[in-house]
Amino acid sequence: MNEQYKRDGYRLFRSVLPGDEVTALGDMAYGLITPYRGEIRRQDGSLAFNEYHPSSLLVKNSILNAHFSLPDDLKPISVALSALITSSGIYESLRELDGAEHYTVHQTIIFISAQTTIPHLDSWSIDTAPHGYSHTVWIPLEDMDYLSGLPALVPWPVGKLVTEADLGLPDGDFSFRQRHDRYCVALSERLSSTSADVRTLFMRKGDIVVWSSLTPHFSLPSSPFPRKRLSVQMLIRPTHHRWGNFVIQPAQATPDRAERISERFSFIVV
Ligand SMILES: O=C(O)CCC(=O)C(=O)O
Ligand SMILES: [Fe+2]
Repeated sequence: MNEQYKRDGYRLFRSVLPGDEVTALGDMAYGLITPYRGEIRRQDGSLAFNEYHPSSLLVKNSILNAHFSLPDDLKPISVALSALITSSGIYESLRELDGAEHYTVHQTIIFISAQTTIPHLDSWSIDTAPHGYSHTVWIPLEDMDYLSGLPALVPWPVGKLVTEADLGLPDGDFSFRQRHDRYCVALSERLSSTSADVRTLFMRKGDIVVWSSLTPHFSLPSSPFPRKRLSVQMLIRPTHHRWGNFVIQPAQATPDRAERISERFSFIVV
């Protein structure tokens, strides 16, 4: 594994995607989704109509898995997104980090507007077994500045696992969601009380940032709020790893419906 990535748990790649393709996807996503009147699959898994931030036309409920699933009228977004996430810029970047030959995309989200996530680990959504080898690829679809509401990362060695018990959280009859939410709060307190470093990046179209599944991160506030902040997040794993999530760490390969897209990429189709 790349030494810098192993040490920091994230890595910025500059100008690895064609700027014009990134711009085209951003313009198309914004232009087609904003006025769309039908239901679309959202980040929480539901099919829902656009919700707008109050007194604005900024879509609040982010778009899930647009790389393979969108209503017919929005299909051009799928085509462009699918091409971008399976491009050689993405492949070569990931390969530089872990040397894998094939990657499986588990999820994408298109964010139209700035997010408000608190410190968390994407491992709770998907992770390899053992933990730590799944990646998040974050792709700005427009140039970011210091008021954009950038993602911020806590440098974190790849594979460093802080369990619920490590954070002093008791066992009990909690749902997955409850366990997740209390973990984020406790993690946030731990990061504050240890004066953790926080890193962020002025990213431009064509740049990407990759962080590992256990790397703590959150969204900095944007100004104004709400604010347009076109971006894509992809959760992806080297295919040769078993997978589960932060809590579920299977000893056997998880049966999944992975569709081979190319020599280099498969998509989990749900
Ligand atoms: O785009 C952002 O600000 C961060 C979003 C994020 O980390 C997430 O949805 O898991
Ligand atoms: Fe995240």
